Amino acid sequence: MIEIKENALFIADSHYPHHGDAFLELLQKLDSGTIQTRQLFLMGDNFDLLFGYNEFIQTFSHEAITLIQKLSQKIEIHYFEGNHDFCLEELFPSCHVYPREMQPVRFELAGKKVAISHGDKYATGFLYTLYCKALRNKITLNLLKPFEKSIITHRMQKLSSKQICFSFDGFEKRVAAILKHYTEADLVIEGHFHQARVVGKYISLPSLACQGKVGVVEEGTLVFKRL
Ligand SMILES: [Mn+2]
Repeated sequence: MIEIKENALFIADSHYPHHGDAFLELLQKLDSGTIQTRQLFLMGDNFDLLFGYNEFIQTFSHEAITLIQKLSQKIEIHYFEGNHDFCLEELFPSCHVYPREMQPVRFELAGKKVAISHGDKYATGFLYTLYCKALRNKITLNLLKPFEKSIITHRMQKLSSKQICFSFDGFEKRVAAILKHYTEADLVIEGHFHQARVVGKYISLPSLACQGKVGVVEEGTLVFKRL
């Protein structure tokens, strides 16, 4: 099992490039050494829309993609694919890339068993799972190729005006449903919900786009911080 290191950084739900430049700026600071870490967790949906087998979609986030590729040569990067960014294994060959079906992934933090995933795995429903499978399929993505520019342009326009920050009514209930799948874990760390809340052993990471914060491991504990 991989140990979560002191000073590890968790960046979730930046929804770049539509919801601010915070993600790109953070990557630049990591590259220049202004911010330092040995271990980076990219928790999914840091890109508002990015998937593999597609050149056109990469043009929207070229600089950030290049920086992640460069950083992954120097530091350990764990990339949890989200519902907005997936099929990324070939794009980020030096990152540990975890597709949805591989999540949650077990880690260890100060002797605790930690389960990490983007956060859209459980308590979502059958149709969502089916949709995710189809959309993450190399064949589907290739079939859509002739229409890709118009589909992607349209999708990007829609996403750029989408409201993504909100407080989740009855979040505790959703957390309870998710935690049924985690009887063995001491700690569950997820993004996806943009809540920046801790509910029992469940940590809902801040969204970099909404709260402007990331998770940092300090003295064996995950804290939310503005960097
Ligand atoms: Mn998500």
